Amino acid sequence: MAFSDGIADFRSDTVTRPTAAMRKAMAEAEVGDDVYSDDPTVNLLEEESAEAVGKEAAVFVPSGTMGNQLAVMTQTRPGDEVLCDEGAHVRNVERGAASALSGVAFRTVPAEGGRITPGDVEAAMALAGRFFPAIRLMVWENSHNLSGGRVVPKELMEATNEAARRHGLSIHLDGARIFNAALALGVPATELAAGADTVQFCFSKGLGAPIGSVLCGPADLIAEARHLRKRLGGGMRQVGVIAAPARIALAERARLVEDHALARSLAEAFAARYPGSVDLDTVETNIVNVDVAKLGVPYPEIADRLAAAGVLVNAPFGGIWRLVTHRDVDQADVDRLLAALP
Ligand code: TLP
Repeated sequence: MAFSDGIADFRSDTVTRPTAAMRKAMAEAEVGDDVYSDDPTVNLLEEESAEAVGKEAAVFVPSGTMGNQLAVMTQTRPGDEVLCDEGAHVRNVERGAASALSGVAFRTVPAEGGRITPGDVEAAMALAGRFFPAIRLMVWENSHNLSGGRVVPKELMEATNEAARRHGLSIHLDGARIFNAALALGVPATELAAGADTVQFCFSKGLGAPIGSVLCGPADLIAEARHLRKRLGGGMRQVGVIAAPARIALAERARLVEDHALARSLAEAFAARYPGSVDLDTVETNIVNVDVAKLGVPYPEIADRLAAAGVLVNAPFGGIWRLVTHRDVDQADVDRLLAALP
């Protein structure tokens, strides 16, 4: 359902607002100073998070960006390269953090939908060495944001991980939306994360918590990440007040199925009304990429119509208009969005 102010917001699944149960848990959370590891609510959240993705330990961080960047910092050295797909969030949408903070560059492969193949790894590693920089880390993103929430099948991840391991690479999974991917693929998140050293996931996306992400991995690496988190100014104090809603979000993750169903309904409506605007085969999770040129109306007019109807969307990027479903929109909001279009 739209927010209480009547706005239906399809910009991202980051826009959800805490539920009544989350606000109550925030008010009642047991807290302590988390820099001393004294916050019982954070400690529980870290244990539950590590378990959810099958890793030994976890560190709570303010954002997915910090989780990804700690993964890069702990698994590279300045001058190294990180192998990822061209559209990866870690490379494109983190404000150049990896080069600024870790001194690394990216070796990218086209890999539509984030589907890096063993051949991509072999080709990249054939260059790395005497003259080219060393490639030290490979990063997956599953589900894959910029391609419209597409998922990378587990079998492909396994085959590519094997190639990466043969070349001695560490592996990080940007699982900002790993539970969406797991749901769409019908496999446990633990299996998607199994081949990676580290995995980052977000409580503040489809899971619906107001703040926070977590980096999970082996205990020694997470201890190092905790140390670096403090260096970055991410050592937080009585942060049980935000870990409490994150615990609820994690426990309620089965509800993501509703967001996927709503995205499909939205996608089908666009495909029927504006042929060619949405490729239904690529709608796998809670994101729908619309080819705005196929709507037959200039985007500024669309934006005006939606604004008048109380519907919030992001402007298209490279001709692609991303619409995202989440806990705070429903079928009535999708109907309102469609009714506002010409
Ligand atoms: N994604 C945001 C924007 O930055 C684009 C969104 O609205 O989808 N990895 C992936 C795959 C992400 O989609 C995001 C955020 C992050 C990392 C970073 O998380 P935050 O925003 O918490 O730093």
